[in-house]
Amino acid sequence: MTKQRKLALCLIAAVAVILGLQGALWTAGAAAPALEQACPSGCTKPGGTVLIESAADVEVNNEVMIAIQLLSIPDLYGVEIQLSFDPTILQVQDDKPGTVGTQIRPGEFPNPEHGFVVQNAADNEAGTIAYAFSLLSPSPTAIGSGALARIRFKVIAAGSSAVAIERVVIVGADQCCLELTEQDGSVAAVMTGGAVTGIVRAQGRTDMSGIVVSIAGQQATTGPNGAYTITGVTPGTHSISAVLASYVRSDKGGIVVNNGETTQVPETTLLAGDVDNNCLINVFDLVTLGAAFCTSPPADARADFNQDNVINIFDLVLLAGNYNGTCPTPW
Ligand SMILES: [Ca+2]
Ligand SMILES: [Ca+2]
Repeated sequence: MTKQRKLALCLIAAVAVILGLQGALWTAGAAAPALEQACPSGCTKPGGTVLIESAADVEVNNEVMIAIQLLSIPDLYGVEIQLSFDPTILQVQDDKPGTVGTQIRPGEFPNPEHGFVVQNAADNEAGTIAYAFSLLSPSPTAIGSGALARIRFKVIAAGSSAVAIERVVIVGADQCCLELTEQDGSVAAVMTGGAVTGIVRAQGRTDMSGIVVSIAGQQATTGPNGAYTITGVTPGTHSISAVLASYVRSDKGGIVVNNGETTQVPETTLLAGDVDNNCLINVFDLVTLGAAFCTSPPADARADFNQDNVINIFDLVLLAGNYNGTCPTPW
């Protein structure tokens, strides 16, 4: 057996013993062991910082990458870290789909080619991540700063989740454990909803202002060209509705809204003629228009569909063309 291979096996055994001891303590629900207890050599020395990155304002359904940063590390031969997160808000996305279980992505420090990943397991039900890495002889010990690993989270609900260090041990080439400064991370997830946008026109008019378009409890009013945008819409599949006095309401179902995205809704034109807004264009609407026929300003503004300040043949033609119409009309 070569010296190098002996060393490697020895290291694996040592790491296995460390992991086994600490794992037993951990699963027994005991408090995280003090560094002195966790370090088999009983030797500790000043170390650097372990920092979990944070992210704010991440939209629900989006992904975010968080690094485990090791800073100003004086001597690293092996490292083991356990993190916790809120699985109702975050889910680790698998970095190795071809491998059983869920893995995170090895970083650059230490160079992963100079050693081996002893443990790499994320649990999306328990909300835990366990990662351990050791250098292998003849690699020199790692000194410096960099990302140990990166975690790609998908945000599944609004709220804030800590990405907390439950335990971290860094062992130097001399078997001494580093006295580390630890800084937890967090992910703040927001749900701003989606937006819908489009154009609704009113038959016979040049100014399309004032059409009320609503979806999922949110609404907006069209501008002069009929354009509208509704924001803050709860993600999901909804029905959209456009309403204007003296016009027949129009509805459209199946509008899919995604968080953080804008859905383009097809254009539509509302039909004129429902003077009394009872969802039916019939003789009562016609009579109202007739009674105000040829008045300017209109004796009944409701019947001046095209808003040209006179009730005349143009309004009558609109009503007659839509006679017997009911709402909602197809979008
Ligand atoms: Ca009517
Ligand atoms: Ca008119």
